Amino acid sequence: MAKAPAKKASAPPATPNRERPDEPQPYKASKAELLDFYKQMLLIRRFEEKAGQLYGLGFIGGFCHLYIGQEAVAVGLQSALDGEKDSVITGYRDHGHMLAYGIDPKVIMAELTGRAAGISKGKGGSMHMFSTEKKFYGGHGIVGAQVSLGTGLAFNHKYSEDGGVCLAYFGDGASNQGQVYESFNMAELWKLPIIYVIENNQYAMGTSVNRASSEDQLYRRGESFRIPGIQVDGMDVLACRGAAEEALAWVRAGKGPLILEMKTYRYRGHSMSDPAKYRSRDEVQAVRDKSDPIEHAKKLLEEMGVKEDELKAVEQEIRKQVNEAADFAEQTPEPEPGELYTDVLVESY
Ligand SMILES: Cc1ncc(C[n+]2csc(CCOP(=O)(O)OP(=O)(O)O)c2C)c(N)n1
Ligand SMILES: [Mg+2]
Repeated sequence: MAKAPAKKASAPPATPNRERPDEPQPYKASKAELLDFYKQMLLIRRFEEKAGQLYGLGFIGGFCHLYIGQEAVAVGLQSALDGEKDSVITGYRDHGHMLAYGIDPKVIMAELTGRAAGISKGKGGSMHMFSTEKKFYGGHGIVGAQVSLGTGLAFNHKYSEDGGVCLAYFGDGASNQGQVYESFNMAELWKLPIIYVIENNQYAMGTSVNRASSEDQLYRRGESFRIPGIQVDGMDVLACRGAAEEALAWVRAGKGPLILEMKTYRYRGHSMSDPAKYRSRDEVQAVRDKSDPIEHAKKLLEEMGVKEDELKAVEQEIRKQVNEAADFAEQTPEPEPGELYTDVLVESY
């Protein structure tokens, strides 16, 4: 006799009675706004390409993680923030976020080359850049650490009633870290003003998200904490900005944290020393051909009537800015040896 089919466990809504944010709509940018997004993304791309070259020439030492391919995420999200109040924290793939925050490319490049004029006085390098006056809190090398630190920043926003929201960026790999879930629990319990932004670039070093994650739809990772999540096309700057608006409205209304899973892709290796044997060139090329965020914005600008000449002028202006940053970073002096003893804890406890 045929067995009765096993009763299908129908999936109940994971967070019953929980209000959900509306489906975000792509941001309706004016021509000037879109041109600005385009410039910022192109600045990140050209800056990172130059950083890659300087690394190859030996001007940059240590680790160097490039943001090429992911530009729309930082530009789209950070364009929606209130620069006076909101804070940002991220991991080691941080140059793009700093540029999107309007920090001078010269001081970022000088940090990469370890110069005294660098934003962390040449002592932090690629992974440890900060600008507390801009409320940019790094730049962290420990995978997932920025999630708990960001939760602390959000606690401070709430405690001091300054009206700010923290944007805490982390990767698909970091989303499997234990401290992420301790943070989620507290953030929802205390309704902290934080947006957890998972930059799902499909890989954690050489491990693809599907190989490492039992739930690879990362926007669902907050469900057992009743934190809603939204999955966003992270290759479309207008989708990113639209999602940021929705998320900020939710958090600013006091409804607690929210997760944005940004589906994106990194074109380069994990860091400059990654031979990238875990994926084919064709895979990378296919994403570049189909979904490049800068090409996408360029196409929209052309549809809005921006002429080829204007876009070429933008390209030239950005190349000049990046070359100036590189020249500065090569020529400006290294820190004095005495700097070894500043900004470090020397007392014994
Ligand atoms: C606690 C900890 N574990 C492991 C590492 C080594 N590590 C550095 S980056 C990385 C992968 C993280 O991938 P993901 O979170 O997806 O970020 P992505 O590099 O893709 O931006 C690992 C395992 C580390 N730095 N810290
Ligand atoms: Mg990743």
